[in-house]
Amino acid sequence: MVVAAKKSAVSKTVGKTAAPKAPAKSAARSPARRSEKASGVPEFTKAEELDAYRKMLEIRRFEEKAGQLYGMGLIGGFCHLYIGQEAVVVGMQAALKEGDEVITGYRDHGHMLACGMDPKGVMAELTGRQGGYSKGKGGSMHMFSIEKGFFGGHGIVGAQVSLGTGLAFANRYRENDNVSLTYFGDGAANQGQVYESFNMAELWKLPVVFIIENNKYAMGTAVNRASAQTDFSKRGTSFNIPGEQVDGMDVRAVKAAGARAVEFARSGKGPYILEMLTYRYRGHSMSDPAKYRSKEEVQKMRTEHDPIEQVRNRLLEKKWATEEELKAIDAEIRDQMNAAADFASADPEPDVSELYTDVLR
Ligand SMILES: Cc1ncc(C[n+]2csc(CCOP(=O)(O)OP(=O)(O)O)c2C)c(N)n1
Ligand SMILES: [Mg+2]
Repeated sequence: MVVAAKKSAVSKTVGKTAAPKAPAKSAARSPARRSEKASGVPEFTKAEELDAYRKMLEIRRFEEKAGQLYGMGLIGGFCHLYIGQEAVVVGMQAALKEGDEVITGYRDHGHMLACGMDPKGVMAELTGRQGGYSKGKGGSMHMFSIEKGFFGGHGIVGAQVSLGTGLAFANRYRENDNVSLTYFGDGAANQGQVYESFNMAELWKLPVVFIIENNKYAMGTAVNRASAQTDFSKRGTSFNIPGEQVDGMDVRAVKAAGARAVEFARSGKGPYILEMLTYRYRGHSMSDPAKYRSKEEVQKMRTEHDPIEQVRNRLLEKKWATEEELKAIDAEIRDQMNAAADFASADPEPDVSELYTDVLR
């Protein structure tokens, strides 16, 4: 009964083509696109650098451990690692408040850890154990935590874009000030439903930030072989959605751009696009030997742009931390990820009685 009442209220809203409490025209910003990179990256304080260092390293060590468990045959199915892209989620998460929501595709372990989900629960899901976030029944691409504001984990390329726009619609409908961060890749950016979502998001001024993680490849296809327009920050132009390109390897640039975009969406001005220029070091998934690019290309990114090394170098240069202190942080994180792996290896598989729970039938 309640559901039916809500449903009809939603369709009434949609019928009027304006969401409740849509801001007046005067509140709208100039649609001019910020195509230039934000000039001058704001410096981080010592506390911010140390926090970013720890959070990015947590993701990297988690992913390295997941790669090992996969190699040992403890993780089955698909497993897409996020190594190289850590600055994106860590910088963006710093712009959020309690109640905001995150949704992404299948390369999702970093997003979950950034949202504050427990590495043990994520790792145990990868190994298909009962202590996993989906009781071991979802695996790498299907994990959720309403408590931490994480809405998955989606294997259908681009599907999360419509869902993330829906989360934003729900926030507008409920008249709260929460923002939906909707992440997707450069490959996903060519899917049709992305543009249907852009249209509705701008029409109803929905509080959503679209984050396009341009890591230069969609499976084995380089971005310029698949995309007519490779500047993804321009993809909202015909919908009047502003966008900007961000150095996604520099956590300071991500945090600053994230704060601007989230504030824009939260204040009722509508959606915003951030194209994160980033790079994945590993293959598309664990089964990809990545023969479509040279070792030199990967090595150049690692040595010249690594997001964690950048923070580490600044911490050392400014004498905000010693080599020993940074090693101690690393050792602590390695212990934490070893404990997660031990848990994920020892925890039992779900009971047979779970076969028919939490599934549509
Ligand atoms: C609708 C749909 N089409 C194709 C696929 C197969 N597929 C899985 S990942 C992928 C590439 C997506 O690349 P991108 O969006 O750049 O994300 P990345 O893997 O680089 O993070 C494709 C084509 C799929 N899962 N769903
Ligand atoms: Mg990609």
